Amino acid sequence: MELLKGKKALIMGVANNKSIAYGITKAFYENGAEIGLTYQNEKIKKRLEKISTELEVSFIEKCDVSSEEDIKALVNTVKEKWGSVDIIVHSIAYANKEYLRDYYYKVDKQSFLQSMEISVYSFTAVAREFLPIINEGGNLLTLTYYGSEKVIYSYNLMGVAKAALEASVRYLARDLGELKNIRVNAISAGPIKTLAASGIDNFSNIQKTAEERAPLKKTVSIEEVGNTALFLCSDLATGITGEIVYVDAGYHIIGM
Ligand code: 0WD
Repeated sequence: MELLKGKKALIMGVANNKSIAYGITKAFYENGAEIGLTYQNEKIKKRLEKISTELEVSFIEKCDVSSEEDIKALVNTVKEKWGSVDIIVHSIAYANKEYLRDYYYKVDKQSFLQSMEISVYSFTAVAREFLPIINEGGNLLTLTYYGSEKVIYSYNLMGVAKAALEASVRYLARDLGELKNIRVNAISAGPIKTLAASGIDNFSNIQKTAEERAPLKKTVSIEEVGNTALFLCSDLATGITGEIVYVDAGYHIIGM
């Protein structure tokens, strides 16, 4: 099936082939989408070269989302290469590792603001800057985690950022839905061992607990997240916006 045939998808946040965004890119590619990738820095660019060949990526472009200039330059590149875009996936987050352990309250102002800038504000900035070239009926998608609504030990600062990110999904869904029939959603993924996850203290315990307690008795894969992203960004989901969709083997429904 080619659910995204003829669609142009810009995917931000593939760091390597373990990244959630890689699972999403693969599902999109296999369903006929044309792909553009962005990278934060030269180190990541190197890793993207092999992936680009494998998935016949149209272009790879630098975009450190903490730079407004990078975001604006990216809009121009996309405009030049494609003219317009149908789907943007934001699979980016950052928090100073020092605060992904111990107590949350110890966080300093600079680390708090930096995490908010990269993990939350950037999604809104991308929506705003790309709005003129996102096609009617287009889609924005971001990634979140259950630590936004319940306390997960060690997730701390990232949990506070994800709560704000989820609220932005709802506000952006209202704005962009009214303005251009653009849908805005988030996937709340269960714990997956990626580069970003390795920064969280005690991550393997979080995964083990998820596996034990989830109704499906497993952790999820990047392929499973990719398939849900595919559904959400396809015409199968034209009735869904402003939603947080859980791909967590059911973990979040369990009380005790
Ligand atoms: O268990 C997990 N892995 C979960 C991740 C569960 C639920 C949600 N998520 C979220 C993350 O919070 C993030 O929003 O999924 C998203 C993708 O994360 P990932 O796939 O787990 O991690 P990774 O493969 O490391 O990709 C995130 C990338 C960064 O990688 P590193 O590890 O080098 O920080 O985000 C990118 C970077 O490539 N990134 C940036 N990109 C542009 N500008 C920036 C930046 N300033 N900062 C980080």
